[in-house]
Amino acid sequence: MKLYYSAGSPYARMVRMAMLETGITIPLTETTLRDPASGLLPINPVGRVPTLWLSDGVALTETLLILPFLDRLHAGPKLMPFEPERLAALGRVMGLLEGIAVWNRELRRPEHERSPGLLTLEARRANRVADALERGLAWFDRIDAGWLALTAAFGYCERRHTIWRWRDGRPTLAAWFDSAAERSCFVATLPPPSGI
Ligand SMILES: N[C@@H](CCC(=O)N[C@@H](CS)C(=O)NCC(=O)O)C(=O)O
Repeated sequence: MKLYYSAGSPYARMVRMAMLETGITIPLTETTLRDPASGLLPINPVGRVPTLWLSDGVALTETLLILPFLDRLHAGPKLMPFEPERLAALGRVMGLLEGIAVWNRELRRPEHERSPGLLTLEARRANRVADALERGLAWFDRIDAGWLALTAAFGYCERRHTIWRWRDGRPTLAAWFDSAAERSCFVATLPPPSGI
């Protein structure tokens, strides 16, 4: 087994934090992305991280497929929730993360190629979800997929998407994040700053 990851990826970070929390050890392989020469492409044509290589011909892609697979490998509390409210909370944060990734990708384009409409759409989406989180963090009270998604999403914003002032007007969310950020799995997986 092997986990392909990139240091800046919040999705791969969710899996890396999950491994640290559950005590599962899987060798890590750092890979390049959006690169025709990437060592990931021969095993996963999607070319995204995280990718969990299980054996020749079996490479799991998509974070929310890898986490339940990890749950088969440890005896502790499950990472994937089953209660509808927790699943809904997880889904909102995955939607937030996806929106931030689209917003961030747009900002990596030359300024004259950026779509103002798309930037506005994604900023509004992110603010809506963050406002909902400010009003209710009850479903993020234990280390599960929701917790991993929430810490990875705002951990990304802290270092790789600082253009979004997500803390402004959201003291409850900011305090929750600052406390979660002290956890050792979070500290051990900090992404490099990107300058955005
Ligand atoms: N839906 C996927 C998203 C994974 C994803 O977008 N990963 C990014 C890094 S954060 C990636 O590998 N990008 C490379 C590309 O888009 O080609 C998941 O949940 O795992």
